[in-house]
Amino acid sequence: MNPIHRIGLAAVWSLLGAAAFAQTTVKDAWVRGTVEQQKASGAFMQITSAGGGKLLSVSSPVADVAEVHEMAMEGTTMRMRAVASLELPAGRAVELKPGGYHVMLMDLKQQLKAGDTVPLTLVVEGKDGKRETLQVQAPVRALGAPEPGKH
Ligand SMILES: [Cu+2]
Repeated sequence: MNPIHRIGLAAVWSLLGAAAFAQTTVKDAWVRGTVEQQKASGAFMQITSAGGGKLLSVSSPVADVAEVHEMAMEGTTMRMRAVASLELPAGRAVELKPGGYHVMLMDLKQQLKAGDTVPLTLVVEGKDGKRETLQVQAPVRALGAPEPGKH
């Protein structure tokens, strides 16, 4: 291998290294609006972890408690329950959506109105054990707003 070739490879490796550092991306985040006195709502988004990992926790200044929930059948009833973490397969988008995985915002401190923005902080642990903190700004959609991807 000649020296120039070697430098070229080094550059490629450092580029890959930089990409691997920006592990997790979040898109299409939104929060369901609430009516007055309502104490809970859901946040939804698409999370993709390049190298694979798991979502450990979510927090938001608008809620005292935030949990990752899944929907599961209990007998004949669909119920939701908290999961300790959410698996993020490498390179595959995991969708948090109504009727599926979601972030449950509980003990809301305020009404969430359409047009508001809710800050969310996600903690993701990569396969290498490194933790990453992501800040997401999720717009509030009106309660009766059509869900994305539905016609
Ligand atoms: Cu829930």
